[in-house]
Amino acid sequence: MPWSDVDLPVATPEIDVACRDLSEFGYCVVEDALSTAEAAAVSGRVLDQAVAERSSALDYTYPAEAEGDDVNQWVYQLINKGSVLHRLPEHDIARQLATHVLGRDHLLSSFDSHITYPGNLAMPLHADQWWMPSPMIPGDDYERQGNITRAGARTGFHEPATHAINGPFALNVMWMITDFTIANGATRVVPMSHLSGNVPDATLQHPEVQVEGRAGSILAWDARTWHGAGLNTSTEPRVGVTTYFCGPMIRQLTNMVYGTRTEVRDVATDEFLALLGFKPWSSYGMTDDPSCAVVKPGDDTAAEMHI
Ligand SMILES: O=C(O)CCC(=O)C(=O)O
Repeated sequence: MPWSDVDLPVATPEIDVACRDLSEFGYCVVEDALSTAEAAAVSGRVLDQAVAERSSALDYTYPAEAEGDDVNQWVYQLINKGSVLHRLPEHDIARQLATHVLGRDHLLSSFDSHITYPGNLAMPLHADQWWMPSPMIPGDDYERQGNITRAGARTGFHEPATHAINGPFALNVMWMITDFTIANGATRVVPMSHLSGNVPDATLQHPEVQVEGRAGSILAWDARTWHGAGLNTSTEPRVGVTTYFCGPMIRQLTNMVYGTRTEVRDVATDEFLALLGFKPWSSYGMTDDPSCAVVKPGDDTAAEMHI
């Protein structure tokens, strides 16, 4: 294992240390970002929702995560599933980490829970930012954005590249809502893989580490960092909540503007709506007024008119 001589990130309450770890290793752990009571409130809400969705056949598994895994569950679009959950994407530490990686203006790309249950299958290592076109040398042909596929992403080793690579366009702030342990399938990461310019080659063994932490802690990874959920060999579910952030010009994973329920939108602050993408960024995302604080639905904008 190449990491035995390296001081890998450990859980820290210091945001500056966490930001340095993110830049250097591609991930960090912030301990106890939520109190025990806050983590318990989130866990109660998410598990209640998960059971209700499963018993109503409204539950989702994600087939690409491990073919044939119908054990794990994703509870999507938590924005709509209880105001007790809103503290996670709004949390100061999550926003500071997002600002460190993405800058002042960023969007919530998705807000979901990944519950891994005992008996799950291994999730392949992957990078969230697989969709970025590779940098090019002037005169070379370039990758046409509309032709990019996940399967066609450039694969290779995890070591830092010696050629130009892309910066981060997204950041995943994963909340450990239960303890994350080796036994219950704590997330695996490959340190420094964010600098490789590659996604993992599934035919190779990569030097991954599993990141354990107490309930209420954060594991954040740069969207270029290779990672995947672990195997749950315990007897209890492992609950993680992902607050995934992206740059303001990137398409969000969840269509937040269309997918936010009216009763949630009606009571949200302008700042929260801006995080969801309701505020145009340099005109992008507008519906009629490029400088408004919150866009209007199409039905409230001018329709075909005649004099
Ligand atoms: O649940 C985990 O540990 C990992 C989740 C993951 O891979 C993702 O959200 O991209």
